[in-house]
Amino acid sequence: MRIDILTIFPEMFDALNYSILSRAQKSKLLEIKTTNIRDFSLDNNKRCDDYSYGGGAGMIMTPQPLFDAISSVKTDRSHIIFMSPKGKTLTQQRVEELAKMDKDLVVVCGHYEGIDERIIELLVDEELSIGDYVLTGGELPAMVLIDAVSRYVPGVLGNDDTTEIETFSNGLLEYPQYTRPYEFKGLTVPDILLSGDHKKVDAWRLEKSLEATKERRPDLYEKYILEHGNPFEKKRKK
Ligand code: 4FV
Repeated sequence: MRIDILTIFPEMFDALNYSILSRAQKSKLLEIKTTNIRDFSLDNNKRCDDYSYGGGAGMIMTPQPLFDAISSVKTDRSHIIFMSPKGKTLTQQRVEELAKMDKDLVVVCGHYEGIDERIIELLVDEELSIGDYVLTGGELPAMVLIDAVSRYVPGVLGNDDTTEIETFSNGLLEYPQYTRPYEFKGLTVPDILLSGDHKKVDAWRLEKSLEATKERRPDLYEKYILEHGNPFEKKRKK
């Protein structure tokens, strides 16, 4: 998968050159390229921001550098995403859809108070938010998006199964996980996990996922119960 990132801070994306994403890029499963919006500014001082029409605090990213920078990477295969608090909140479902799209992603990172609306009208296909809080720039949201989507590019994780049993993949929060040693600070691993009985282990894991989801995310729990029921809870008396 090809991912182009439009930003005025390309060096921030060195963070993607570690671990799984680094290996994926080296093995050409992922091609991630940053483009510095500032390089496209026709302003004498390479400015990319200006005051907001109508007044108000903060600066707005000007349309010319953004338009030319995005146009320099845009192809007929591009799906152009702008990271913004005004966007639809990113979900695991949307992450998987984006990973499966036969498109190249172009991720636009705003800065200052935001970008000129005409760029959204002219070029942006989708606005996405990573949550209801305001950050100083779109770079960290872009990294979150790229990290989450990259995990679903075939071969990137190396063991595709690991995307099957994880939080949100079955609509529930993940069960508790343990590794060696058996005892740590006086706490031991639940013996069911050492039983070798895969059916019992799977049942224990589902029960723990349901417990955690019911307690922490009743919204997800109700949705799951509607579709699957809860085999560990006695049928509610009518
Ligand atoms: C954001 C979010 C976010 C708003 C102004 C960048 C900042 C600044 N992006 N999810 N939450 N963006 O706060 O995606 O330009």
